[in-house]
Amino acid sequence: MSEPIQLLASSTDLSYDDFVAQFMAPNRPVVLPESAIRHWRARHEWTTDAGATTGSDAVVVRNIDIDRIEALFGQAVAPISDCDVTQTYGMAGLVGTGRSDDGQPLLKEVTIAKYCDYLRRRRQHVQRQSRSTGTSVESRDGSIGKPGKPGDHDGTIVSDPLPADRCIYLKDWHMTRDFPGYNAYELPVYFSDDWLNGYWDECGSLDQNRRDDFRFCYIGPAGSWTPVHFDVMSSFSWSANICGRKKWIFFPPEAREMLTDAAGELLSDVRSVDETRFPNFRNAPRIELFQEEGQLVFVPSQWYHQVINLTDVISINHNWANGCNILGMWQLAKEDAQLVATDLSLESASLDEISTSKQHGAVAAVRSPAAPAAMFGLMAATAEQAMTVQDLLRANGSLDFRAMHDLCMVQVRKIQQRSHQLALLAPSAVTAEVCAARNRHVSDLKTIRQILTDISRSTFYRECRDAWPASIDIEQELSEQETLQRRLTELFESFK
Ligand SMILES: O=C(O)CCC(=O)C(=O)O
Ligand SMILES: [Fe+2]
Repeated sequence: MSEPIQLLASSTDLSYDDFVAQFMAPNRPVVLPESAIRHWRARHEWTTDAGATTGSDAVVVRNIDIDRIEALFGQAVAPISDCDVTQTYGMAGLVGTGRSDDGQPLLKEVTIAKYCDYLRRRRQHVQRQSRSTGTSVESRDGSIGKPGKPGDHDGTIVSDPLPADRCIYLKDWHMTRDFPGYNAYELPVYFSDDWLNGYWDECGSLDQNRRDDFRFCYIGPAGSWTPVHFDVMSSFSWSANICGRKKWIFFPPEAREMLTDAAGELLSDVRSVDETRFPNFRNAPRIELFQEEGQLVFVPSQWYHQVINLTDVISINHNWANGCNILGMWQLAKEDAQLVATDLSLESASLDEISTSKQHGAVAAVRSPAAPAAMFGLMAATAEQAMTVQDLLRANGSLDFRAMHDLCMVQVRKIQQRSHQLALLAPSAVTAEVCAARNRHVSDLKTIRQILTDISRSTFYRECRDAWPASIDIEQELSEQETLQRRLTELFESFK
């Protein structure tokens, strides 16, 4: 696949519906230009003038303002991983593999202050090295940053301070959750219909202990990288470069078999592929993309990607879902439930053996090509087993069935509110956009009803229902949604 990824000329020219039709519904990547984030607070406050450009096609004009980041956020903590160590994903299946989140060992959490101290020393280290060898750590094509020789490190950095001679990536920092009043950026309108974070916001507003989200900040030196994966729970993601450049290598979902070895392990680094293990890798369709400073990448669901930071980079990214990919997420949740149930019958593992990292869900990434079709209604025989499967799904950062139900219901309530507002509109206010929004609500409702119907027929609903924190009655909810759908249709008729 050589078709390049489109860079939109403007971040606002396309209507929301056109963006959906051209990219989200067909599940195709796209890049928004720098103007999409030019006004963001983070773009100005977290960066300094780098005093140079590196060429007409590559605009690196800003650099990480390490002092500022430390002063603003020094006390917060975030996970780091060691990019000099490459591991591969574990076998397909969920239970007891003890795998790390995305193939690189997650070392531990550090304070932002400690990481800033590392970044300063890393810069000096890299400068010293390039003076002594006459080479630059950065190359234009991303051929930098290859991991160290296998076995040269055991992947468990515990030293304090963090060692400047190692390439350490700060990932999955919940910056927005940690600093909710700071408003570092604004959600681009195309990504604003976000069912996943909407659900977590609702959970957090009801219970402080359940404050969570899928909004992240990444900070990495040149050469840091993220191994091949697709995003957690089959979500979409978007990723914006506050400063610096990234190289992306994308593989469409159908390339999965070419990226997976006979044992179901996913390859990690496209720069060093063992062709005896991955004989078809060469033929895998792929698209390479250089994401320049300020640009924002839309990552479609289930597309595999590897990301290499070509310079020091700060990026913001969200995992998210809406009516376009929620069915895919539901399908994956069912398959994960099947995998867990199958694994449970093979081995008994405890919850703490399982990695709980979220951003790059190992579950999704390593699923075996031979994973059986979901028979989720049949497999969980007892209430206890059904509960265990649900607990394990949650512990792996997958959506358990109850969470999927709740997520859908948050959305139904939003559609309900919207339908009240629509009913109050004067005829002159009924624009084509309003009609498009109403169509989306109806189609979202249909999708949600399909998922809720599935859940209501599952063994899990039958077996776990009594143990779930608040009782639910899906049959009742479905009948209320039918009324809501009718109401939206009648409204639409009255607009004509
Ligand atoms: O920038 C990175 O290192 C990884 C980003 C990524 O995988 C994503 O946004 O989905
Ligand atoms: Fe990703």
